[in-house]
Amino acid sequence: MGVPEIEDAKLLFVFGYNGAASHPIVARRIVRAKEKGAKIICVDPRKIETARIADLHLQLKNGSNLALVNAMANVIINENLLDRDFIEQHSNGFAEFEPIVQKYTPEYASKITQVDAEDIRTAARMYATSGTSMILYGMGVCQFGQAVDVVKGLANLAIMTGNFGRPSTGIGPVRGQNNVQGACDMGALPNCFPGYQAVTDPAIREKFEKAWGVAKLPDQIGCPITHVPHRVLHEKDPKKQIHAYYIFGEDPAQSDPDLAEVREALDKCDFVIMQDIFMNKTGKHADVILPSTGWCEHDGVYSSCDRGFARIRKLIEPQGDVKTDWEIISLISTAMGYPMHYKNTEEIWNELIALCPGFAGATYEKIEKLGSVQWPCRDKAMTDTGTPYLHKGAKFAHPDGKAKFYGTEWRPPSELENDEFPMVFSTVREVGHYSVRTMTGNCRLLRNLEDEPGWAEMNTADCEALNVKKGELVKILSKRGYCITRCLPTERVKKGAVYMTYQWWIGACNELTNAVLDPVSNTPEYKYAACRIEKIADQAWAEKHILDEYEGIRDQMGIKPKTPGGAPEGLKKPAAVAAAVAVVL
Ligand SMILES: Nc1nc2c(c(=O)[nH]1)N[C@H]1C(S)=C(S)[C@@H](COP(=O)(O)OP(=O)(O)OC[C@H]3O[C@@H](n4cnc5c(=O)[nH]c(N)nc54)[C@H](O)[C@@H]3O)O[C@H]1N2
Ligand SMILES: Nc1nc2c(c(=O)[nH]1)N[C@H]1C(S)=C(S)[C@@H](COP(=O)(O)OP(=O)(O)OC[C@H]3O[C@@H](n4cnc5c(=O)[nH]c(N)nc54)[C@H](O)[C@@H]3O)O[C@H]1N2
Ligand SMILES: [Mo]
Repeated sequence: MGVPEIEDAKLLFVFGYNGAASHPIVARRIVRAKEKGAKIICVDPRKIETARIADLHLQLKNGSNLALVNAMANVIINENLLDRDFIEQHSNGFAEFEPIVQKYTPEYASKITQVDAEDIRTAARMYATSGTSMILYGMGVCQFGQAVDVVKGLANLAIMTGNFGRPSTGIGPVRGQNNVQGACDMGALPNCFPGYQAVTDPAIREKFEKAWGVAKLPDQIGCPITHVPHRVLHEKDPKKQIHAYYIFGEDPAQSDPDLAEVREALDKCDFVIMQDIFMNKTGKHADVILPSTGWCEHDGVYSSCDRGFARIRKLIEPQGDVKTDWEIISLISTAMGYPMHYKNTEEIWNELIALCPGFAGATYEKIEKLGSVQWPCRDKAMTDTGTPYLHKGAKFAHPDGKAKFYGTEWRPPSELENDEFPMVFSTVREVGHYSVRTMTGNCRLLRNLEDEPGWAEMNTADCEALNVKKGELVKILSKRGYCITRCLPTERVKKGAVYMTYQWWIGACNELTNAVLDPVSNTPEYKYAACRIEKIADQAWAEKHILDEYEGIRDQMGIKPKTPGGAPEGLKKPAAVAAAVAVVL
């Protein structure tokens, strides 16, 4: 699918995706679809903005996704809302899939999901009968130990109702960052070269060996980022141990789960390189820091979440001792004995498209002319303008051209609420700040909008039971660590769950998160751990403590100017708290 197609769906099934905070431009398309008459179903444990405009909000219990998805399949089968022709002509595996979901009656799933059985039936009917239903999913699906199974479960719904291979249908992973799709397209994955060409395929290796003039490229799959701490700290096999870590455009000391373990691993590494446009938390553990240019200081190509290649251009001259990322890589490579002498990004791009059949037609010239070219684009001729949506005419990627049903049982998350840690801890995003906050934390305007130590969203009843009020600093703990943040009572979240955003340096929620991974994607279970909230009796001490911490971190991050004699702007809120701080100081 392409992002613009969202507007023309008759039904949007928005699953674990909070566009209004995460991708406001995509969210506009959702609003426009609504204006054009689309029905909207929102599946989220919180009352997010999409829920407010939705025709149906399934406010499920955290971690129960697959039970809900299987129950929808169950209804579609038992109420005969299937597209039998599509199933017969374009898919395999329905006979094996059907018995697995028979157990997931709406009543059975209702106990797991806390969603009314009748609402599950309504959602299934709406999805199956609109004629043009599109699924949008986000991190509410991916950041679980059982994530890929849920994506496959959503695909089952699309296949069984024939919602594939036409505009405004299918399942859309509304991918996170502006260029996360691009990083994967370029081969920043452990198992493939650029263009999703497997490192384990001898013919593919030979092609790259020839092109790059090397005798032998490794045939082993590399290490996913989330396996690094284990391979540094606990790996016995010397061949698999990691001793050096080159970190580039990533801040694992802020964004990876279980930060205490990440820090231990970074410190145990013999050699850590950090290449970034700002100082970040990982930089504190680095032996070498390589400063690079930011997005408006260099040329390049981004891939958007809909596989669209778009060009970016240098707008301003970089200042100071910096180089572009590609120049740094070329220099290191040359110094290590493999000379790289690219003149510009177009030369690199041309090498890439020559080696990747799916990208072969996406020349700079064509991208320039069309604005965006969605791969696959195989032919350089201007008539090949790329592929707006995949599986046209219901042709799928399996060798026989058919889609495949995958039935799986729901599994609960790995760390459940217990006596010591009675609440669910889930981590999300907010609109004003970005990921590890190097970029937005260095922007005064955005700091004025929201600043350290962030907020913990909790149900008003839970706050009352704990006797904590809006703005009060609280300690929030899991088995692995704790952080201090402010309490934000709200009716938007259900009782028993706590939500934090993950960008705060002091309110660093990844001190608490659980490093358990989905076995296929290796994505951590950021959306489910067990936690406890503790009231802090001495608020004045706590306010002073976070101020001191913040000054220290800002020093380390090189954020200037230091605020002379007082709280950084954001910390001055709320007024009552500021008054308390003034007394202490
Ligand atoms: N302002 C801002 N924008 C960003 C980012 C940022 O940091 N700041 N980060 C970017 C990145 S890297 C990404 S990946 C995207 C991510 O964007 P989204 O996919 O929107 O990610 P989240 O907000 O983490 O999670 C989405 C929703 O999942 C819900 N959720 C939690 N648990 C469950 C569950 O068990 N089931 C279901 N169905 N839902 C659940 C949460 O309540 C939340 O509303 O945003 C990008 N955009
Ligand atoms: N608890 C919790 N943790 C999470 C998540 C969550 O939902 N909850 N979400 C996860 C997700 S989906 C993601 S994608 C990650 C994101 O986490 P990260 O990838 O670690 O965070 P970013 O802020 O995207 O950027 C990382 C670094 O790239 C630098 N950078 C920006 N532009 C450039 C450039 O052009 N060149 C170089 N060399 N560096 C640059 C930034 O300054 C920053 O230090 O966080 C993950 N962590
Ligand atoms: Mo992401």
